[in-house]
Amino acid sequence: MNKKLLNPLKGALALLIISFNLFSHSISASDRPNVLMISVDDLNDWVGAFGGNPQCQTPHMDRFAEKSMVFLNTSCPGPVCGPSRSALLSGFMPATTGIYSNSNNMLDSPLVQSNTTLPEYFSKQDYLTISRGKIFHAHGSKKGIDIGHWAFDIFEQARSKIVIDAKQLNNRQKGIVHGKKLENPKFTRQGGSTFAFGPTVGGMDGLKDYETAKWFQKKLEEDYEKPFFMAVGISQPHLTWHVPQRFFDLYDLDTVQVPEYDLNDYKDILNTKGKTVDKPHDDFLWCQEYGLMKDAVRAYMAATSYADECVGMVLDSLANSKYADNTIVMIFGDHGWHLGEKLRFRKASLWREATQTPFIVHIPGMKKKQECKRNVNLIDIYPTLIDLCGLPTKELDGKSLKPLLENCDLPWSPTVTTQDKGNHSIISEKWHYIIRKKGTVEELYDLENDPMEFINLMQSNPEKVELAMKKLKPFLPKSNAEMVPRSNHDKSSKKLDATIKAKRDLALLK
Ligand SMILES: [Ca+2]
Repeated sequence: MNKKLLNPLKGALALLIISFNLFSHSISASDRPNVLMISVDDLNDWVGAFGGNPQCQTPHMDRFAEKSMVFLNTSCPGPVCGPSRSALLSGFMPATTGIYSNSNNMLDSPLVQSNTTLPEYFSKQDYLTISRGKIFHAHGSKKGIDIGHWAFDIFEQARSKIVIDAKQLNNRQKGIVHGKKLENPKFTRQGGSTFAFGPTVGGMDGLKDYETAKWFQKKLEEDYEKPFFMAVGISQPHLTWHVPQRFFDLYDLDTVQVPEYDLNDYKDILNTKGKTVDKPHDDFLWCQEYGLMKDAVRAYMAATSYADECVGMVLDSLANSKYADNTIVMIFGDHGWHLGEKLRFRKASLWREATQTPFIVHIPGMKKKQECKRNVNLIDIYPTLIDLCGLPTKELDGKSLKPLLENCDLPWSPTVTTQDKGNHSIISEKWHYIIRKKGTVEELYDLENDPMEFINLMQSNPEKVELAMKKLKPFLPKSNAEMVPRSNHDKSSKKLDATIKAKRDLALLK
């Protein structure tokens, strides 16, 4: 995490304010702007505009940022795909719904059952909603899979056909390093998605995100009788990182820099009995054992550059379409990603690397880049889009970011990320407080002086703790919903569950 680029951009631009005023009164149905939201799975702050890794190349998103507001401090509602996306799309936080885990289907929450999700709301407000790729988190059932297909007027399932270059494959669970199956491999235990990476054979044809980008290129050439709400789901850089060789070739392995980590990082993260509670992650230990840290970092950057190119295809198509000047665009990750920081890979932590994610917003009329340092949250997307499109307000957990889009220096509150019941991160521009393990572990980091979160102040600096907690504690969730029952997580079925849509329509009519 490079903090050098996080300097405030002072002053709001008068021209922009004039153009925003277009949206400050109620908007007649025929003038409503289109919406294009692009979700990029497991994207961390290595996107150029966020400065997390100066080596990572994302020219398309960076170019887009030049005429957008870049939210430098955006938290996810939950630090894994399912809870984060469920919150963003339902408008309710994990602590409100009890959707804490990837095996919780949001449709099992009574609150979600009786409220429209973001795309359903836009559909009811006479938008044409169109989607392909991963927007909702997938869940399996006997009737087929639920991938949120029921939430859109037009939906196409995205599938992938890839051929992996076996000679260059690395796969922890299978014990394969540089294409060779090891005799007594270490760290082959399962644990989340397969930790594997290496180039594919061939070009872009058949790759999921590339095909999704091409699909949206065609959709942006079509004529529509009403405004559209398009949701583009890009699946990289989610594991596994298999993208064409040319994206790996963007990065010279010898000069790849690995993020800073401290092998004693956990020594000051103790529970109430004074014991260490964290262990280095298997992926991290495997990379250390076989000298693969640089390879893994390069693979994540390759996958990110590939995702960026696919995002760029959609953005270029929009720019060349008749919708260019009347479309709100939002690009966001669903949570962050560790690559060695705090001795781990992946998401699923409450540390900053996992809770913070890129978020870029373009409103028609924006011509220059603005950087907003306020602590916003993906939960704010739903109310913000309602506000910007002039639609009837709805009671939701987030708050509209329209005031910040008009003046990025406005005072704003800290925000929350929740991982499992009762475990929270509360972050301000200065402080980061974490409470987990039934309240037995607390951490406080001074982000201004310690952005990598090496020094837990909780035991060592009572003065700073008192100061920070006065500001942060009021934002702890007031109630912590019980987790909804776990659903079938088997996503092997290719068939979509056709019964959900009818059930959903019925429930929402009530
Ligand atoms: Ca994700």
